[in-house]
Order: sequence, then structure tokens, then C-alpha cells
Amino acid sequence: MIDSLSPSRLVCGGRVLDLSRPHVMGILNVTPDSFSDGGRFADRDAALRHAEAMAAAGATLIDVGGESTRPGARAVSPTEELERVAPIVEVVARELDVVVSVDTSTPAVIRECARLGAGLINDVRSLQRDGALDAAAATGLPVCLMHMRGEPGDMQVDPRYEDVTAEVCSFLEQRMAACVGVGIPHERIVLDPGFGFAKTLNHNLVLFRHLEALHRLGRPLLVGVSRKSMVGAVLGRPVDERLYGSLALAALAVSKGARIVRVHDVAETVDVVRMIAAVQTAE
Ligand code: PT1
Repeated sequence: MIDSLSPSRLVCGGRVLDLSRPHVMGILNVTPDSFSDGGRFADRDAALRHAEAMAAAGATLIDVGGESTRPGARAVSPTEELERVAPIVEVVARELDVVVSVDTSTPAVIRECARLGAGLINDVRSLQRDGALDAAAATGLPVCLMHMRGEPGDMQVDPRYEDVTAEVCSFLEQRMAACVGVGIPHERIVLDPGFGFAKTLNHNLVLFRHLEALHRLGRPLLVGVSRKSMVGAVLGRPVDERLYGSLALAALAVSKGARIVRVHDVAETVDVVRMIAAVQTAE
């Protein structure tokens, strides 16, 4: 297979990502308050314009999410999630030259979004929901497996590890094996340590410091730290003042070999990533 001979290529449906260089994934949240509806034209139009701006700023992936997974977030029903996400995935995949990633754990959302043009399944629950592994396998798309324990609603209640890096690695290894077991080959897997998910500030910092240890798993790494509380806690900054801290972590992640950084501030991060890539590829 060409796939396995070319570990730096990720085939995302109709589009191919060249992972020999780092990429920026722009975050497109479609988790509005209960008065809004992702299917309404005004929302669809606003989401498309936001995605368009991120693509113009250099994002090569757009991550569409209909369920908030930040600490303490409440669950949404599969129907509600699908109604929010599907129209946005469809229009972004149709209108823009980007890989549309769908941030979901829900089998029905996985299947429908793949049909509508999504190119990557990004699951913070690592395909552990009933039916998720089979749904993802059936799409033929790559998957991003992320480390978390518990659910967003309770994951920050006293998380404990003996060795956070080793435990994250072994979890991701097990989830990779589960994928291979249902016919999702290694070549289609991206791994994510899950910063901010079931981890104290110190767990996040130690895990980040040892990010290189995850390369042993042999798959490209995705890192999401943009505006997260680990930045807020270190710097003592509210969420709207975390840009520089987030850029520092994006730079560090890429210099430690991460191939995809998931961010809110695309233009700023693209400059950081391109500058690092220029140095990394100089001969
Ligand atoms: C992530 C990620 C994600 N993060 C992937 N998908 C979120 N693959 C959503 C905080 O501590 O890192 N990787 N999808 C957002 N989740 C959080 C978690 C947001 C923690 C904020 C915090 O502030």
C-alpha cells in the first residue's frame, strides 16, 4: 500500500494532508446557546464565513464540534448534535479547500458527517462509545484518538496518575489496537495526549514536557492547548488574554514534533508554525 510506504501522508477522504510539515487546525464551534440552531441559514452562513477566514489565514483543517467538551460541560443528545454539526460540515466541505474534521463521539454523527464530506473523525473519547469504532471503520476516514478519563462533566474531579506520560501512552496504544481490531489501520490514526482532559495543571505541564515520548507510538501527534486553563493557570490570565501563552505552547508542541495544532487564533499560529517549519527544514 502506498499509504504505509508514505507515513507523512494522511488520506482524508478526497483530500490529502502532507504531514511532513506541521498543520494548523482551526476550531469551529457550533455549540450555541439554546436559542440558536446550527441548521438555520444565518448560523450556517456565519460558520462558513468563520471557516473561510480561518482557511484564508492558513488553516488546512477545520474542526467542527457540536458538543462542548471543556471541563464541566453538559451532554447534548445525538439528534441535537447532528442537527448542529451536519449542515456546517456539508457547507464547509463543499465550499472550501480544507479537511473538515468532525469533533464527535456519536456513531450517527460519524456516519452522516462522513457522507457529507468530512475528512477526519476527531473523538475526544477515542471511539469508546457503543458503535463508534464500527461507525468510524465504515467511513474509511482517519481518526484522531485522544486521551481522557471519565466524561467532561466529571473528568477534573481529582485526577491521579503514577506516571501521566506512560499512562497516556498506554491508553493510546490500547485504543490503537482496538482500531486495528475493527479494520482501522495504523496509517489512518492520529494521536492526541488530551491536554486539559482529566489532568491537573501539573499533569498537563509534565505531559507537555515529555511530549516526545509519544513519538514511540509511531503516529502523527495532534495537540490542542489553545486558550485552555493550563495557560490561564500559569499566567493568571482570563480566557481572552491567553493568546501569547497559547502561541508559546503551539511553538513548543511543533518544535517537539507535533504535526497538527488545534487553535482558535489561526493567523497568529500559522506564522509561528511556518517560522518553525522554515528552521526545521533548512539544510
Ligand atoms: C483537544 C480538544 C479537542 N480540546 C482534540 N479535540 C477540546 N483532538 C475539544 C481547559 O482546560 O485538545 N484535542 N476538542 C476542548 N476541550 C477543552 C478542554 C477546552 C480543557 C478547555 C479546557 O480550559
